[in-house]
Parts: sequence; structure tokens; C-alpha cells
Amino acid sequence: MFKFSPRLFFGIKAVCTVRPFHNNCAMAMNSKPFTVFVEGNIGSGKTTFLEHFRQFEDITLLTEPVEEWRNLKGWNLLDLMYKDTAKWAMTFQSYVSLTMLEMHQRPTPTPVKLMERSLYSARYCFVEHMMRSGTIHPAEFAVLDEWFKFIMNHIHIDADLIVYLKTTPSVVYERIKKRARSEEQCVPLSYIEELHKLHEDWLINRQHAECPAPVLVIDADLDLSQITEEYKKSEHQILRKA
Ligand code: DCM
Ligand code: MG
Repeated sequence: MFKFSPRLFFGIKAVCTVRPFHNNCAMAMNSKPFTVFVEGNIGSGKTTFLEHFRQFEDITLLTEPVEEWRNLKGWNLLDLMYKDTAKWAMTFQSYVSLTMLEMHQRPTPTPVKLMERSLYSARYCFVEHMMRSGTIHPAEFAVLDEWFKFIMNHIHIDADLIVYLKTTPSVVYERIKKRARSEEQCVPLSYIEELHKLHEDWLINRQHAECPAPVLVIDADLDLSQITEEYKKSEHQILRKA
């Protein structure tokens, strides 16, 4: 059993920005919403975490657009990617980037915005894995990386806090098997382990230049009956309550 210990890592990199406070009054003055990315391995409970916040008013919840990835003009890109990764990874990730960018840009009428994953995890975890494992050709990686750099340099992506649902690979592997999303049935434990390491390298070890916000780490190994208590401990930082 893991003991809960939320740790807030305040980024020391120059790119990290923290807004000191905001409230409804600030919203009325047209300030940007307090924007939180919920990050973590496949099966770490990101969607469940977002659902926990549905009970609160004045919060916009943006779940990962998996249904769009499963149905682009009738094509299931997620399934194509898992069935023939070498052929479809590039197409899949370029569509992920487009849909995530649309989510980053979506106007938000509330003072808080909670978003499942981001363009950053797409680049630093999933595309990074495809490049390192040789799944995509270096030329394909170069194209995806140029898109990412262009977006970072020309479009402002708001980020105030990253919630990292930290898990043990074997735990999420069992969850993935249980939830039985048809496309993911071929996913091996080694892939989950490698994705875990890439999340750690990005959010804990700070191996990339871009960690756009402070990181709140939550122990997400606990099962559903206990995890709500862990989620509650993050409420004050997300809802900006004293
Ligand atoms: N996924 C991916 N690349 C991304 C984002 C997600 O391959 N940039 C995949 C991993 C999962 C599915 O999409 O199979 C949805 O992720 P999750 O279940 O973690 O919400
Ligand atoms: Mg999800």
C-alpha cells in the first residue's frame, strides 16, 4: 500500500509560469481560466479524475478526444495505429496533435479548465517513444517535431498546473486488461513500462526543456474505492480555494 504524499514541484525552468491567484472577479475582467492538464500513463485514471470534478460548478472538463480518434469519417485511427503501428503511428499522432490543439484553443466560459492530457505529453511521451523505438522513421519524427515546435513558438498554450497521476506499470497494465478497450488488447507490459519512464523523465526528472507548469503528483495506484480521498486532496489547488 502506498502512502499518499502530494508533492508540488515548482518548476525552476524559465518557461514555467504560475498565476498567483484568480477568482470569479478576475474572470469577469476577461482573464484566462486557471488551466490544469491531467497527465499519466494509459489506465492511470485520468478520466475518473476529471469525472470527480463534475460535481463542481464553474469548471470546464475536457476529456481526451478518443472518440474522434476512433471515428474520423468512419476510420478508427486508434485501432489502425495499434494494429499496424509502423504504418499508422505518424497519421495517428498528427491527428492527435490537431484534436489536442483544438482543445487547448477552445474558448472556456469558466474560471477553471481541466484538460485530459496535452500536446506536451503527446510529444514528450508518445511521439518520443515512437521515435526512440524506431516505430516511426526519423523523417516522420522530424515532421511531427517541427509541427510541435511551430505550435509552441507561435500559439500560446495556457498551463497553470499539471496533475500527474503517478502509477506503477504493472497496476495499470491490469486495469487496461480489465477495462478491455478493444484497440488496446495487444498492448504489452513493456510498452506501459516505457511510457511510465517517459512520463517520469518529463514531469519528475525534467529532461525536456518544456514543463509548462508546476507539477502536483498524486499516487494513483489506489483502487476506485480509495482513490476519491486522494482526489479530494487536490481540490483546493485546482479550485483555487483557500
Ligand atoms: N494515445 C496515444 N498517443 C497519444 C495519446 C493517447 O497513443 N498522444 C493512446 C493511448 C491509449 C488511448 O490513446 O490507448 C487513450 O489514452 P488513455 O486511456 O490513457 O486516456
Ligand atoms: Mg482516458
